[in-house]
Order: sequence, then C-alpha cells, then structure tokens
Amino acid sequence: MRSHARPVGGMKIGSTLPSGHMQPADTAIEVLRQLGGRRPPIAILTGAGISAGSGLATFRGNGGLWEGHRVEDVATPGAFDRNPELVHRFYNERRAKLQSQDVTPNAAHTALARLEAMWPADVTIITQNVDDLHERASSTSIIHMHGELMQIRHAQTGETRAWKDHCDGTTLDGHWRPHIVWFGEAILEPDRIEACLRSAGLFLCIGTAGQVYPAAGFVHDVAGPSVEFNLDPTSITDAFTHAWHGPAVDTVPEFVDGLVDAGD
Ligand code: BJW
Repeated sequence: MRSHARPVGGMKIGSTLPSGHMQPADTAIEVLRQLGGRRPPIAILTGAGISAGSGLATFRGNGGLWEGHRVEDVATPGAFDRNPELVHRFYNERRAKLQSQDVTPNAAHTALARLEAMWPADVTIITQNVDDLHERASSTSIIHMHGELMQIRHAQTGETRAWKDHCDGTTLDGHWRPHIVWFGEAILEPDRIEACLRSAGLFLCIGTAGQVYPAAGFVHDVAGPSVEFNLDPTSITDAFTHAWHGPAVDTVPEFVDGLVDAGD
C-alpha cells in the first residue's frame, strides 16, 4: 500500500511527504486538519475497482468485462443496434452473476455506508457502477450516473422498469434495452451531480481508471481536499491532493475509521 500526499495548485494540502509508515487513517487525520473544524458534505465517486473486491470484473485491463473487446468499441448504442441479441445476452449474464450468492458488498462498500451514517453532513455516492452493492451495503444517497444493471428502459419512451426475466430481442414489445449509459449517451442526473460536487468540501474517488468523462473530471469540481483510492496510480492521480494505492477493501475502511473516529 503506497501513499502520496500532494500539494495541488495554489491550495497547499498537507505537509506530509510520501512515507512507508503512513496509514490511510493518517491521511484521514491530515484531511481533517486541512478542513479545520469544518465537517463539509462529502462527494464520493466510485468505479469498477470498488466492486472488484466482491468478485465483479472491471472493464479495462487483463480479463476485462468485454472479453478482448475495448469497452469503448462495444458499449455503444450502435453496437446494440447491430446485435441486440449479443448485448442482451451479455447483460443477462452479468445480472445472473450479480445475483449469485458469492457476490456481496465488501468492506469498502460497508465503510462508505458507515461514513454516511456517522458523518454530520451529507455523504453522497456518485457511482459509475451499474451494480447494486452500495444499496445492499445500506448507503442511501446514491446517484447511478451510468445506469443500473437490474433495470431496463424503453428505448422510445424512456420508461424504466425493474428487470425480472431474461431479455432478448423480442422481450415485451422488443423495444426494451438495458438501463445503461453507453458511450455518446448523456449521463444520468447531471444536475444532481453538479449540485453535489459544488456543495462538497471533500472528494473521495475509489476504484476508477479515470479514463471516462465526465466522471474523470469531477476531481476538478470540488473545492477542498481530494483522495484517490486505487490499486495503482491512474492518469488522474496528479489531480488529487492525496492518493492511496492498494486494494480498496483495505484502504477505504482504514481511511473511514480515521475520519469518523477522529471526528468523535
Ligand atoms: C482497484 C481494485 C481494487 C481494480 N481496489 N482499485 C470529455 C468530456 C466529456 C465527455 C467526453 C470527453 N472525452 C470523451 C468523451 C466521451 C466519452 C468518454 O469519456 N470517452 C473516453 C473513452 C475518452 N464519454 C461519454 O460518452 C459519456 N457521455 C457523455 O459524455 O455524454 C455527453 C452527452 C451530453 C448530452 C447528450 C449526449 C451526450 C458516457 C460514458 C458512459 C460510460 N459507460 C460505461 C458503460 C459500459 C457498459 C456496461 O456496463 O457494460 O461505464 S463504459 C465503462 O467505463 C463503465 C464504467 O462505469 C466506466 C468507467 O470505468 P471504471 O469504473 O473506471 O472501470 P475500469 O475498469 O476502467 O477501471 C477500474 C479501476 O479500478 C482501475 O484503475 C484499477 O486499477 C482499479 N482497481 N481493482 C482499488 N481492488
């Protein structure tokens, strides 16, 4: 697990230099020091890496979700128009995996729910994930900016419904599609996201590669400290005031404990 405390721009956050002895809880204490006595709203962006610890595949890298295809090439409305059967089958298989007994929220998901319960101001999760593991961990303030796997949407009316049975090209009237935001489509709830980022005074970013916009730019929209939690440095690590590199199941609970315990 490696830590990087970075002063960014004119806002010098922290005087801690990277140290092999620092723990995520120390970063939490440093963040609290930067906040003075304030306990501002917290915005948390999550990506596929937070659910990797629950056994769900990430999108990019070896063994990525789309099995040898670049997600940018296949997660598009055009790919669905060309081969709806294939795309429906792919999402049906992911729903089955998500509902299997071995997929449950992990310690990072439950730590975020604990943070929401303990922190005196709003804690909002803006998730790029389409799984329901934040809900199952008992977080309540969640924005699914890229849609939800367990929902389907009518392609013409936009009506959404809970998914109940396997979909194929003939399901219902044939116009139902996964409730997923593909490339080139508008993200969901942009106004709520913007308000959340503007009001937040602390930004946490967990398990995202920082390659998909607009989410990859959110770190620039929050005034205050920001902490990246990822297995490895990403293309946006330098934008954060602090970064922890290691499995989210380890780093996030330790950081949350530090934030909550020091706040007592
Ligand atoms: C761990 C770990 C462990 C592993 N612990 N960490 C500039 C500005 C705005 C837009 C654009 C722009 N440039 C280009 C765009 C367009 C495009 C875009 O970003 N393209 C890029 C390729 C450059 N963006 C869009 O099209 C978006 N829409 C949009 O901009 O709309 C504009 C508009 C407005 C009005 C009208 C119309 C249009 C939509 C993006 C939709 C993304 N959709 C997907 C869906 C896939 C379908 C599916 O679910 O099957 O969302 S793509 C995929 O990527 C998915 C994810 O949510 C998203 C992000 O992936 P994520 O979460 O980062 O996962 P990975 O796998 O990439 O990374 C995992 C990370 O975890 C890694 O870093 C690991 O190291 C780490 N990790 N294990 C901690 N244990």
